[in-house]
Amino acid sequence: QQLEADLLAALNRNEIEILFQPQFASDDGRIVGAEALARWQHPELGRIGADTLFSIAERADHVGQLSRHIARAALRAAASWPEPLRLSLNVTPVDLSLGNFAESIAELVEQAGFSPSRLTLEITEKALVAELDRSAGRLQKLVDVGVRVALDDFGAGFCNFRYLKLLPLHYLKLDRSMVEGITEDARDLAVLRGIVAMAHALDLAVIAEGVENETVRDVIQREGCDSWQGFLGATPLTDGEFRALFAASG
Ligand code: G
Ligand code: G
Ligand code: MN
Ligand code: NA
Repeated sequence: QQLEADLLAALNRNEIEILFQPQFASDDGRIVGAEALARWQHPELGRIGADTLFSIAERADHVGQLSRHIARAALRAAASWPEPLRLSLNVTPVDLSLGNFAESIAELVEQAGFSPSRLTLEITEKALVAELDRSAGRLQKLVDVGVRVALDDFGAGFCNFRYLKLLPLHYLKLDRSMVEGITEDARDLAVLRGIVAMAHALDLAVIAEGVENETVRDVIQREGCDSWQGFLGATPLTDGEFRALFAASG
């Protein structure tokens, strides 16, 4: 298809736009970092979201190139953010299965002049559970580079808890389907409460995503989630907008 052929040219023409969605600390509401979210601003078709973008890349066998392009651009932006701010990058199963992925991350971080300790890689459970033994080794290599690892979209998939103790993880990122109901359904709240307790007992920090209103944010806070992300705080922003928001938040 034409789109697949267009993709490499799009990388060179800078049509891949990277937005940054802020993440907030639960205790005092300060901005602690941002997740990079990519989209394709196609000259004729307009905005193509990340899911479609990555399926096009997969068909064209260019996932590795696309991911490196996004990582390079996001790290370049984040390298000029104030010190405490962290960057989160999404990682696909294809990225993770590349033999040299950890080395490639180490190299990109070094080239950008960004500290690996300020980088989090978000990996969905789907990418990990298929080959649990291999995944543990692959994640350990990343941890050895100095980055942190988040289990993304937790609650949207299998939710087999055993792998939580088998994998070297730092964060559990709760899918918005686990978050949105907590103010209306006592059973949703019970599930959240149990998962937060389990995560903390395993030394995982909890990030709640999809926080869209203050009532949910208050419950997230009260239940001990460490940080949150969602339209209540900010939509995905350009680098300039993100830095302005951080500066204004004092
Ligand atoms: O922002 P958007 O609605 O397009 O995101 C849709 C999905 O695509 C989300 O699950 C998000 O994690 C994923 N995504 C967004 N940006 C990236 C990226 O740069 N790399 C990868 N691998 N996934 C991304
Ligand atoms: O899978 P991942 O967590 O990376 O997906 C991030 C996606 O979720 C992005 O497309 C982002 O725009 C979207 N998103 C972020 N915050 C909210 C929110 O508060 N509500 C909803 N519905 N979507 C959100
Ligand atoms: Mn994510
Ligand atoms: Na998610």
